[in-house]
Amino acid sequence: MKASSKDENATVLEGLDWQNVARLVLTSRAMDDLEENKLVPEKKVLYQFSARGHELGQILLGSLLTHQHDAASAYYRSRPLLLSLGLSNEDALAAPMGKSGGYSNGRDIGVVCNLPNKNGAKVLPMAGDVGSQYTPSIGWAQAIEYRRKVLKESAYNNAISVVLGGDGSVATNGFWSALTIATTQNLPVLFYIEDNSYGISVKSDYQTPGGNIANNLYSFKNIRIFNGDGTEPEEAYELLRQSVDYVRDRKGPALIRLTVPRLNGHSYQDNQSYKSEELLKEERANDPLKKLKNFLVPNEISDEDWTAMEEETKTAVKEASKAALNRPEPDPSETGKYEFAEINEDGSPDIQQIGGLATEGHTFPESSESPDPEKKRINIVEGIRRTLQYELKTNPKLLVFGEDVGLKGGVHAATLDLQKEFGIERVFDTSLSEEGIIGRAVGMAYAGLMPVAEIQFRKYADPATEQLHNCGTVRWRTANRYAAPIVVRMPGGFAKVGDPWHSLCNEVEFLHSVGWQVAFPSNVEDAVGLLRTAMRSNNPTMFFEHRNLLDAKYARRPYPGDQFVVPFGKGKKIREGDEITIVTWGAMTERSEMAVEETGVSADILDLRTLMPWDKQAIIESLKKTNRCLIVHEDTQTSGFGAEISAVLMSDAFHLLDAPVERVTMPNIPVPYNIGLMEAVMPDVEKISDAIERIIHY
Ligand SMILES: Cc1ncc(C[n+]2csc(CCOP(=O)(O)OP(=O)(O)O)c2C)c(N)n1
Repeated sequence: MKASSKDENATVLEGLDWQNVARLVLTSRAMDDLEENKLVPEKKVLYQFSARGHELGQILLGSLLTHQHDAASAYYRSRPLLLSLGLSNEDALAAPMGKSGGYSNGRDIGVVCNLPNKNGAKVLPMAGDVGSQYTPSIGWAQAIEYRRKVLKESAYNNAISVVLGGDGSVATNGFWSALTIATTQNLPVLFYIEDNSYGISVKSDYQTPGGNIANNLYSFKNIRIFNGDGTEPEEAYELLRQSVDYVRDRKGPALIRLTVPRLNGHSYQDNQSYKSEELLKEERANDPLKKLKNFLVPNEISDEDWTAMEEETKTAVKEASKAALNRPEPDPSETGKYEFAEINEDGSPDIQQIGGLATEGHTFPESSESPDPEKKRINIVEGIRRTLQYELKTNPKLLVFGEDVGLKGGVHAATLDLQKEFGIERVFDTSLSEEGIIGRAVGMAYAGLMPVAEIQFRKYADPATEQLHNCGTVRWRTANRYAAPIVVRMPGGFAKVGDPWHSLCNEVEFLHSVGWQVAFPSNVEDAVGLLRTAMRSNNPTMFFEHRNLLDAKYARRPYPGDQFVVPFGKGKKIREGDEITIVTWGAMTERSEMAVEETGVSADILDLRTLMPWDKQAIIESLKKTNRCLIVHEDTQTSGFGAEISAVLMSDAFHLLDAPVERVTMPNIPVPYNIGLMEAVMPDVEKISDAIERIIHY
């Protein structure tokens, strides 16, 4: 829109405090100015991503996020949005300086933001990975609908989820996964694409055919597309208002693409050598700040008032910057805090501000560490199903989902008939996108639910790696402002036949990834108790269901009762002896027991049951008696978890050892398909027995 008369502007000027919009755009611009011209050259800020050119659209969008349960999932160029949602100037400037307080207490780069904002629209924790912002936003949208429709919480009526991304981000898996879920499930989500024509230096026609995501999606079913110029105040506001209303009124998901110039390099270091002088000039002419001024001055704001506002915002930003520089450095002695949920000095839980059941004071039915066994022995599949069933029954905020989990009851039948009993809103199928399953779970956890996601086989968690890592680190990254306690159930390990896809264990990957509890039960009693603990935990849990144990005779035990829980970090001695300590878990417990019988040695066999945390103390106690240790695991050897246990024993229990710690594991290869090949490489009774003999006779 060109500068127009007051009358022509009447509609768009109504209902929006344009003076405030101008103040925020000027504030964001003054911040970028100060950082680019002073704070970065002086090395007070080490990472700078300019929002110059992107401010107007984001601030207009922020002005429309008026609902308490709205949430925006955003990315590194989104500071103007946060300013419009109430971020203080000082916090905005202190974070890039790595100072204490703010989004992360100096832990994360200052452009990776979040805003818990209890009583207003929230900004979900960002991540450095482009595209990872999309699926958590979908989880938030689905959780809004669940809380409103199923839990009948009217406070969620009309709330929406918004996700911001650049034109490069629309090439990511996360974008397409989110789009699929939003359009097939008709979720209240608005995709806000800021198209500045470039990723870093790669143009948008490499990111999307024809270079225009809006044009491509016009033919996409079930999503309304808005497309326009993000530098024109009237046009941008009108389109944003329409798109937000469209989603708020539950007409379906929407995508808005606004073109914007990126007036600086991608980051401070980027000199834009790939842009021509002509293009740079054209972009400068398209500066939304200039257009905003033309739009408002002199009819809405006098020239003098505009100049005064420019000066005021500059001064305010300078003062905030001084205050930010004077903030104390974060305390290095606290850096280790918040890998997991912490306990305060007075013994109370140190609960995050947003995410999980704990923030809303959820209470669970009574639990007991003593089993109350029924008569009949059941298999692991039935034990899992009954545990899910009881928790679904007693916790309306718990949802169970994954590929084929609904009508079919899961490919392993662990969720059989649960959809029939609890309905499609609580037990449901998902699209074939593991990133979608986990990212959505994370968003749901942010919105106060307990998602229990199934990954069909361990290997197929690979596409979800990014979301899994980010879920694990979010408590630490945000210094306990956000957490995403979820449960991920996944079958893995060998079965009657093996192969490289369905038999992978590789549990060590999750032990190395920060913030995850890892449970790996060897029998149904422990499976029930550990799964219940996981579903009531304030930390995310990876829950392994070993394929060969799902229906194995060895793993069958009586159902231990609806109250039964197994605390994490407590191993179980499944055999008592004094010549050797065997440390193992999962399907290797049975083989270890058989080897002990075959060799006739007197052994302590310790089933760790959880690997994070793991029961170091129980191993050391046992070593005081046996002075010899064998570790047996199915995962491959190099950097397997046995290496970690062994290293810890070297430093903490060296004085107790009369023989080297040995490991029996898979070699460093995938599980073969041919049964003979599989048996040849799998740890078996013979290999374990040989190792026992070697250690005993050392
Ligand atoms: C998964 C991933 N791959 C690569 C990068 C490196 N990277 C950071 S920003 C960026 C370009 C993103 O462009 P776009 O989504 O258009 O956003 P813009 O920076 O233009 O606002 C790239 C390649 C990253 N952070 N994450």
